[in-house]
Amino acid sequence: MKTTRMLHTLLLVAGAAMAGASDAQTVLKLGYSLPATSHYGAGAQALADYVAQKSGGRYRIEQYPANALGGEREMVEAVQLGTLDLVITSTGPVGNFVPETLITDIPFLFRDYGHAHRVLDGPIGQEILDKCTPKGLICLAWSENGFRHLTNNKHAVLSPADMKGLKVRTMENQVHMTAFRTLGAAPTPMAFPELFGALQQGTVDGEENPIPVITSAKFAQVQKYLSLTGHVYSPALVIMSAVVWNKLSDADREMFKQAARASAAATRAKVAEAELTGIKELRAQGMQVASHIDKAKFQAALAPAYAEYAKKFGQANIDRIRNYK
Ligand code: EAX
Repeated sequence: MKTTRMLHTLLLVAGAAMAGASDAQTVLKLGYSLPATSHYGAGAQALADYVAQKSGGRYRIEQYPANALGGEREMVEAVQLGTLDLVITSTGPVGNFVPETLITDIPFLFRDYGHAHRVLDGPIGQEILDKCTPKGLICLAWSENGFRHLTNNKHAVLSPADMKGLKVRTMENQVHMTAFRTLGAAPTPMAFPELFGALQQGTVDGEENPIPVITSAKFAQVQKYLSLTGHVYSPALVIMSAVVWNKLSDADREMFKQAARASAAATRAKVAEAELTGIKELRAQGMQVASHIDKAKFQAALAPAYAEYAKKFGQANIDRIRNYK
C-alpha cells in the first residue's frame, strides 16, 4: 500500500517535471561589442531567429549589444565561467584563452574574403574550433569581423615609414602587437569599450578595424585619416559556454551549431555590404581616405615579425593556410 502510494507520488512528480520541461523556455544571454545595427547585430538576430524557430520557442536568445557586458576579453571570460551563455567576438582576445586561434591573426595571411572563408569553414578551421572545447569554450562557428584598416589623427599613412612612432591602439593580442611594433609604431593594447574615448582624448593617435566597425562605432567623429591597409583579416567566433553545452541533448547541440552557421552567414553578408558602401560613407563624414596602399611594402617591413610567427606557429602550419585553395 505504502509502496503504491509512493510510486503514485513519484509518477506525479515525474509527470509535472516533464510537463514543465516542455512548457519551459530557457533564456540564453548573448553578448557582443558592437551596436545591434552592426554586422554582429545581424548575426545575433539570425542566431536568435533560428533558435526560436527550430526549437519551437524552447530557447530564447536575449541580446546584449554594444559592450553592455564589458569588453570582448571580459565576455569570453564570462562565457568560460558560465555567467554568460553566448558571445560573438573577434578573435582579438580569444588567443589569451585558446592560443591555437592566434595563427589566424597573422597579418596578410589571407588573400581575400573567399580564401578566409574556405580555410575557416574547412578542415583547418574545424581543427582550431576543436581546440576551444578543453578550455570550457564551445566555438560553434567562424564568423567575421573583416579586413582591418588603419585610422589615425596625425597624418595620412601611405607606407610603413609613416607608421614611425604612431601610437596605435591594438587589440589585446600578441600577434597584432608584434606586427605594429615591427612596423615602428607604438602599439597600445586596449579593450574596445575604452577606444572611442581614448581617440577623442588623444591618448592614442590611431587604431585599426574593419570598415563595418569604423562605421558602426562612429570613429569618423574622432579620426581624420583612413588608410586601406587591409593588413589583417579579423575573424570572429560564435562561442557558447560549456556550462550550457553540457546540458544540451545531441539534437539541440546540432541545432545550435546550425544556428551559429546561420549567424555567421548573416554577419558575413553584412560585412560584404559595408565593404561596398562604408568607405563612401566615411568620406562623406569627413575622413580622408588613402585607398592605394602598397601592401607588398608593408609585408616586406613585417619580415622580422614573420620570422617570429614561424618560430611560434611553425612555418608549415602557416604555409598550409597561405596555400589553401
Ligand atoms: O570585434 O576590439 C576590436 O577592435 C574589435 O575589432 C571590435 O571589438 C569588434
